[in-house]
Amino acid sequence: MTVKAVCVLQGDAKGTLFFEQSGESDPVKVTGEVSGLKQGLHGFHIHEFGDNTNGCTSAGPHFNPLGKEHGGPTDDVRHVGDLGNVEAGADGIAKIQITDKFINLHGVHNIIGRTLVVHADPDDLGKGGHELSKTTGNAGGRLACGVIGITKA
Ligand SMILES: [Cu+2]
Ligand SMILES: [Zn+2]
Repeated sequence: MTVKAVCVLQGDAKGTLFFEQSGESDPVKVTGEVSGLKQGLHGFHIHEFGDNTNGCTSAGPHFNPLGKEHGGPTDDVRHVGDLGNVEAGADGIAKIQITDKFINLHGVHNIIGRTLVVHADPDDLGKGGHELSKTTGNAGGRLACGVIGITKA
């Protein structure tokens, strides 16, 4: 069964992201655009909670149901929520086209009801040697976020 979801990012950057998955064992396609970014790379993650009561802070840590260390999207060892970076051009716009096998719109790794966060700084994908590399990728502040919700399939 195809499931579709959407996320509207709010904060110092703006954007809308679309999620689509055919069946539970298929990859999830993430598409969309984020604007209002500084040129360059910005950490892009699913955080654990769909709670924005105190802004993006309330979203908690990266979604990590398997208790792994932080990594990059192509690593075997990563948080389920680790989608790496998005890259903004000189116009401050990042166009997103990601296909990911870890996040899911079904089952126990379902990201629906959780928060997508775009960060101020690049995610070092766990390899930066900073004390935060293995937990957050040292991606800096939470620029914008939004809760992922079910939409019409
Ligand atoms: Cu994050
Ligand atoms: Zn992570």
